[in-house]
Amino acid sequence: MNVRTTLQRLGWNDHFQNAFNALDGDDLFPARVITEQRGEYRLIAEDGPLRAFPPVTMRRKTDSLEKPGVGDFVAVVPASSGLPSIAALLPRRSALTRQAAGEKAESQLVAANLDVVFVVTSMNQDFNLRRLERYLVIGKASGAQPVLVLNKSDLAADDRARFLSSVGEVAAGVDTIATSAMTAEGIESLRRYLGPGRTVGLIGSSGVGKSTIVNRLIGAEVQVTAAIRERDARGRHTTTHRELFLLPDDLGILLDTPGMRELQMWSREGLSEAFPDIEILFDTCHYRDCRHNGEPGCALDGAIEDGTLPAERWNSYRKLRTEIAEQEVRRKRIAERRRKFGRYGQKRRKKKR
Ligand SMILES: Nc1nc2c(ncn2[C@@H]2O[C@H](COP(=O)(O)OP(=O)(O)OP(=O)(O)O)[C@@H](O)[C@H]2O)c(=O)[nH]1
Ligand SMILES: [Mg+2]
Ligand SMILES: [Zn+2]
Repeated sequence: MNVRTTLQRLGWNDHFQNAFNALDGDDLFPARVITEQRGEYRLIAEDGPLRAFPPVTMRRKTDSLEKPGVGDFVAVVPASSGLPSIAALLPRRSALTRQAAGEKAESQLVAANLDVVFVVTSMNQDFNLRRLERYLVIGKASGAQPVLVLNKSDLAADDRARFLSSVGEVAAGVDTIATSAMTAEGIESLRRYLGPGRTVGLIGSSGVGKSTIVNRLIGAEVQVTAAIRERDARGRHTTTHRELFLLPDDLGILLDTPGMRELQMWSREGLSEAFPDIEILFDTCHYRDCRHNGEPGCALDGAIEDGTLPAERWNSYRKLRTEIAEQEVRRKRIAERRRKFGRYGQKRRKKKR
């Protein structure tokens, strides 16, 4: 009686079962999205893997968050001929999102229904605290538990202590684990976050070793990895799409992602969580309407002067906050335009189709 079904091994639980039960349609069956490329989905259902298309109405959705993405649970309707299609997207328990690349003010789903996000960075010269802060903000905003993974510890040598203490500044309260996918240091500690039905995603810049860690955890070369000098001249990433991997021995699910090139902020959520030290200073600032911009007696200035708050940290907080504010203005403008001209915006675009 205790045999776990395929769906349960994939993370299916009462939350999804209840949402599924509320849907109309007799022949619907549930499945999880393993990968999605150009509108074609690969899913796993109780009976095994299958391909499916989203229905046209879903494909036209302008907000990418309304479309199913990797990690989503969906309801599938069988087709009398051809591929089955996705009839409904079940409500997410968590969503890792980022600002889409380019001018469009759209959020983009990186992955849905993650329990844990490994924010991976490497302990060598590529190490960048400001970039790490961004990944942590995105990880925290997702609703999953972020865990900081400092990979390539074998290359850190004497700098190890320095890396660990500088990370402490930006990742207070976040589990931090030093790993080496080469020597296997720390890999057992990572395994503690895995478990039956749990989904763990890896994010971080290209080349930090995400896919190598995935291979280590799975114990097989499921993902291609490459040294940075072997990457092509245009800087293309070794991993080119997001994909879920079901681990052997019912250890759960891993999601590997390509390094994100553009990592823009999308929402305010996560920002205050990632910078609690700064938010506290706001509260303690003497002036109620302080702009924390060089006013004499400002708590922020005081903290920077006496060294409790690194000036770069304050700068990156301000940069992220500005970026988010700009996105909000842009989004408002687009929403306004949609109200005026309808969902698909300008008439011209419709004619072109
Ligand atoms: N020395 C050392 N090298 C590592 C370690 N982990 C990964 N590497 C190497 O780093 C290079 C990049 O690793 P990948 O796993 O391809 O990096 P990735 O993060 O998946 O990169 P993208 O797929 O482009 O996002 C490979 O040559 C790996 O062998 C480590 O712990 N120590
Ligand atoms: Mg990779
Ligand atoms: Zn102030």
